[in-house]
Amino acid sequence: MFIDEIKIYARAGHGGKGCIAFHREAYVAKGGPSGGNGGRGGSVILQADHDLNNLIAQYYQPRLIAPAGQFGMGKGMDGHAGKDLIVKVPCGTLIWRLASEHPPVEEPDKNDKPMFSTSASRRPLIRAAGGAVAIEEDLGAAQAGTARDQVEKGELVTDLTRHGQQFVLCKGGRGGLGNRNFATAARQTPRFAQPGEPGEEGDFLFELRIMAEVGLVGYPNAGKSTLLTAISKARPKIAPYPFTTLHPQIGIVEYSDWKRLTVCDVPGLIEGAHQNVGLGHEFLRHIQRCKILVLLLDMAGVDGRAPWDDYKNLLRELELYDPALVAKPRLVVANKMDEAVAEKNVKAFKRKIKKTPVLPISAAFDEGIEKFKKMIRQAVEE
Ligand SMILES: Nc1nc2c(ncn2[C@@H]2O[C@H](COP(=O)(O)OP(=O)(O)OP(=O)(O)O)[C@@H](O)[C@H]2O)c(=O)[nH]1
Ligand SMILES: [Mg+2]
Repeated sequence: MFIDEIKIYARAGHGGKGCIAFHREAYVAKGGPSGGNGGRGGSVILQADHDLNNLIAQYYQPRLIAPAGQFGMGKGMDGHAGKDLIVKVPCGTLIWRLASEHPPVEEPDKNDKPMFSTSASRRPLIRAAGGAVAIEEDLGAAQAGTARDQVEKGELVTDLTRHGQQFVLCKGGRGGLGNRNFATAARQTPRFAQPGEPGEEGDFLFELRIMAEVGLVGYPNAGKSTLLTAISKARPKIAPYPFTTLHPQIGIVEYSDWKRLTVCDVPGLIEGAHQNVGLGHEFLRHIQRCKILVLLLDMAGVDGRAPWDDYKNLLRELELYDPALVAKPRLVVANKMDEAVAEKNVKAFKRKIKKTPVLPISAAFDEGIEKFKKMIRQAVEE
């Protein structure tokens, strides 16, 4: 299964709460507060990885939840931090933040008199009230109800393109301070500590746009997969029926001086793809990052269409998907030149479509392949 778009819910770990404890030891009367701090919650971190080629792992695990920090403990022991959750995604993954179904964490009211000057102290305090622990009501929370409406829909958060690139999707909450932090000369037995901060959370859309330098576009059966096989070690399925290729295939073209180019073969594009005819046109997102496009035409018209009509339809479908695609430099390649009618068709094509150089090749018989490799390299380097 090939997954290139998936909705994800992510939540970082909450901070552990601070502990309320007092030192007890034989012959040490009134040992003082000894509650340790809570640990930091684990963050959800995304990491781009060039060994992955689709979002299948996220399909099976669409909820990314990092562990919470450990609570503070007595005897001045701090809780452990939650372990960060590192999620590998393929290079070329875009992250969009969706309007959240979960209300964002509300900021306490600024007018709420802080007990201490640090920002951490604006958090409500846990009080030891007659043995039971109660959380003090945060007065600001009631007023901040509209914050949810302000979340923008579909905002681009990041684009992970380089191998190893990391991005903190949701930051873990800070741990709360234990009661030993609050001892002063005037108040030697603080019976309160801080709760941990909640971890960040949100709904996201992960979208993969494959990173390749050259994109191969054409009608089904034009010979895109045959061409990819001829120029690289990729072995996509080749068959004489339309829509053999169902999802993008990547091939790496190697040159004698160790230069490498990545080429992406996408499913066949047909007239009306923007109205979801054939396989639709959503797969065109994978050629959006390409530096050049190769329009591959079946010059023999094996399926009974004229190549010049194919050319116009392809350009129209590309434009309807994203006008930036037609603005990219492109190379028009005529395939199946081994067939008898192809020669005649090329002449007609040049007459009908002026000022468009065409490179004649025969992918199945390895004709013109070296020239094609040279031309795509030149175009990419320009
Ligand atoms: N005669 C001739 N046939 C070719 C040539 N290149 C490809 N073919 C044939 O055309 C048919 C389709 O080739 P594919 O490479 O699967 O075409 P495709 O464009 O990848 O097709 P889809 O994946 O369905 O979009 C196969 O039967 C190939 O053998 C060629 O240069 N000459
Ligand atoms: Mg194919």
